[in-house]
Amino acid sequence: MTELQAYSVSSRTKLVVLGVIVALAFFAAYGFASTRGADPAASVTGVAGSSEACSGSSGCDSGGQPIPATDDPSQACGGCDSSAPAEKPSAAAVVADGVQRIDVDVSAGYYDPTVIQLAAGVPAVITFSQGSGCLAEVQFPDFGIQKDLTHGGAVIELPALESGEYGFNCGMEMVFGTLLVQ
Ligand SMILES: [Cu+2]
Repeated sequence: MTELQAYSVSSRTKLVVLGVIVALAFFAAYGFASTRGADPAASVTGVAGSSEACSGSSGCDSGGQPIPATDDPSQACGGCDSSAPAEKPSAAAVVADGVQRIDVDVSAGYYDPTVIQLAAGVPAVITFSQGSGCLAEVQFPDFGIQKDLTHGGAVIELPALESGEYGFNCGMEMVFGTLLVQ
């Protein structure tokens, strides 16, 4: 074997080895790609996960999977206050026979009116509608009042109040309303 022949042989061997490596790399990549394409889990994450699953009411995690609603406290109480209008509904109680009265509707998931205008120095009767879920209970912390609304609502009787603001809220302290006494 001459020096030239030895060179040619080793050069050809290198080419063959290189060719095999390129072919293996190609098939490996191709095989990997087709495995991913055929994998139902992969397609869910890639396609459905980003469109359908991601429309979950609680949003999605970084993997595109919907976050379970029960992990979100606001979802646990039926989406408290999420439907409340940006502008807080406000209404004044009507005075008759020395008592001021007003009705509060909780059926939409918030207090309507949210701001209750009361006259100072006049006893008040506030009638809450039937509530459930988040709004199952209404509390007036300033007066130590706590009422269940799940059996047809509740009537709250307040003494004559001094001017000021007094808050009320659901049992979870997630939905709030205000008594504005003037
Ligand atoms: Cu609540």
